[in-house]
Amino acid sequence: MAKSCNVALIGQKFMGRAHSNAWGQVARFFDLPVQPVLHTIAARDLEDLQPFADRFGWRRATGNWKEIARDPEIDLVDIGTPNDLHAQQSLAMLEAGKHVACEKPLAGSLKDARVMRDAAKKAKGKTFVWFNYRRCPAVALAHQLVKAGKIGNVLHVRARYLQSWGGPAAPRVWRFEKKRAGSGAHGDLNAHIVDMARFLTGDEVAEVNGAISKTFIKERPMPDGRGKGKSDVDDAVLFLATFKKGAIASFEATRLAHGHQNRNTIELNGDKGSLSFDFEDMNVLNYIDATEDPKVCGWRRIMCTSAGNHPYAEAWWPDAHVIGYEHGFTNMAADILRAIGRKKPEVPLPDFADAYETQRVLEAALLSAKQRSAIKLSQVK
Ligand code: SOE
Repeated sequence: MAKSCNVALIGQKFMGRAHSNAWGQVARFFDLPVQPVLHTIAARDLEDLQPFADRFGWRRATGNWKEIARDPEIDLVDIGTPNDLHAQQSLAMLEAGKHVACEKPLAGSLKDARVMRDAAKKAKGKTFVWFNYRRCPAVALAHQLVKAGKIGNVLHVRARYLQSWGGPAAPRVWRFEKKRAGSGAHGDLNAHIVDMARFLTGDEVAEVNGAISKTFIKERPMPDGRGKGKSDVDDAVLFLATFKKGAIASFEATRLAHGHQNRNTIELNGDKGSLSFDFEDMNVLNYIDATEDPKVCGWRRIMCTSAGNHPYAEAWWPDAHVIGYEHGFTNMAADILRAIGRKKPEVPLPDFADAYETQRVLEAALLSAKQRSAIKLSQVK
């Protein structure tokens, strides 16, 4: 019998649902060294809490997340709360000896992120950060192909994360409050594509060469319908960067791009070929082998659903019976449980130290925008 792992989750909104679903279905699809038990859910909205717990199968519900730190039965704490709570909650759980899986970005500020990285270094428990897009099979395959040298040396990365929900009518939820979110589209969306670029290239950013950050919408309707509230985060951030091994990159994040609802895209151009991914067509990886005979050389559309050939595919459905957004989270839950059970994850998992490197790049871009100058990563510690 595989050992069990008692999981507690903090948060019951969008990420609370995505993570609950992942913990609930992971053991049905993957052979795991450790079986998850949906032990406790903690959240603030007490009216919705018990129905939420019943719906997703959490055994216990509490309005006080601190009880989780005190509960010796809990092994792994999953944090799906707004960014300003990540540090306080992670630290309490690490001090209590638990494993921690925290939502991205690691924190709303570099200072919080640093404290989290340092606490993780000393802790007994393992840490993980939910950069879920690494676990789309197409992205995981891209990682394997780059590692196998299929596109040669990476020269150029183009990453864009465009959404459309952040226009003037969008309610002033926490994502638009600087003191809670830290930043806007930048920490929400650039965090993902910076992580993907680091993951896929296997390289680190050496310098942010220039950046623009813009807040277009300064007030938004309050969610309770009572008047307007201040919106003080960026709506769009663009920046250019250079990697240590010499590749150059552009990053673009906005929540104001009409018609691009969740267009998380990355393209890598190497000296032997290129790769291109678009989340809105998430089962597909586009690849071109530039060493082929030019008569037949062209983009290849790889449907990443073939068991035995493509990462995570054996857990799911027959060829081309495609998967969706929630499967990235379930694939990540499987890899977290493998790591806890001392088995190898399918592709590398980001821990707090890794996510801290993404946070440094985000910080360098904000500094670059503010100072209107290039920022070397060595200046951002
Ligand atoms: C909202 O912009 C959001 O939910 C992000 O916070 C997620 O990280 C992204 O995956 C989808 O969009």
